[in-house]
Amino acid sequence: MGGGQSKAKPAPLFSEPWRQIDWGDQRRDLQFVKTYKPQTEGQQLRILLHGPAGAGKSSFINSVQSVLQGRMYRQALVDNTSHETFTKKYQTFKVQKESSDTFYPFVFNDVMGLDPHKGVLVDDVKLALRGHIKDEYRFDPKSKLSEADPFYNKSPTSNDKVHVLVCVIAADTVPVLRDEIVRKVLDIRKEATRLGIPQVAILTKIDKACPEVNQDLKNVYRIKYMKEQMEKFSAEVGIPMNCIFPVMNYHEETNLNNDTDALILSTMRNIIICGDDYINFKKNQDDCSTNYV
Ligand SMILES: Nc1nc2c(ncn2[C@@H]2O[C@H](COP(=O)(O)OP(=O)(O)OP(=O)(O)O)[C@@H](O)[C@H]2O)c(=O)[nH]1
Ligand SMILES: [Mg+2]
Repeated sequence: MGGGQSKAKPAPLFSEPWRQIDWGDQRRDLQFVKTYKPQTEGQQLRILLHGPAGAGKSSFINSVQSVLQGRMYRQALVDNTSHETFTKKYQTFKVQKESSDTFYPFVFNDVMGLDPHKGVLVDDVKLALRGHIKDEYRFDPKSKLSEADPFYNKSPTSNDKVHVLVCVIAADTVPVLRDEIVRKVLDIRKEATRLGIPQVAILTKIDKACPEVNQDLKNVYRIKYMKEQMEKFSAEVGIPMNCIFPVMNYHEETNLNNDTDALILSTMRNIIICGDDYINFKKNQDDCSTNYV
């Protein structure tokens, strides 16, 4: 079974949750995400999701859209076969505001799965980080996007560049994460670090990894096994624990649920804070360098 836990024995619990979530009252996080505005007019916060095929990248985008729109949303196509990566094109997902024709100032991109041989090339993810890939580019697992290609963006603006890199991994695969995937994640992280881009991780499918979470999502920060999986993943790819967020994506439900929303919103709040800090840092850096010429 997922995570190799014994079905018979209940999972050991911490007496108190080790992280606080506003279960049942996520108005604070909802308000934050709904009212977020970058300091500079017209600036977009670009969030790039990467990770193995079937980890739940597209489902996370849909889940965030669902929570913000107050109804189930299925814009990013999701696949149930898990044989090979389903997302093949580079695409920007905007989130429309509920009551108008305007969009939230953050956008998502997800890339083809990271799988060896048939997944996205690390070099292409690096190009995406620097804003060089245009929308609708169809990834080729055999060759990197060339500068001569019409989908190569030669002069990316600040809005085209990525401001937060999110590694998406299914929690039930942490115990069996393949070395090739870990190496790819590390390689992409190295480039993001070189560019100063903040990085977080989302552990999806926590309902599959642990039956106690499936029974009650509020157990997520009380179950020792879940914390161990986060620590294991953190040690493997070097993302600190305070940048790792467990979520359950909407995957079989047809109605929204407060607890599912609470985890998704608190994760989004943290992603936005990381990206916004980076945008402001870059802007200050650019302002300083213009003042000195
Ligand atoms: N139980 C459960 N299933 C999930 C969760 N998130 C996603 N899924 C399911 O996992 C499968 C793959 O999800 P996708 O969102 O297509 O994964 P992806 O990372 O976009 O995959 P590729 O585009 O193929 O790289 C789908 O059947 C989803 O419904 C989750 O949190 N819990
Ligand atoms: Mg996908």
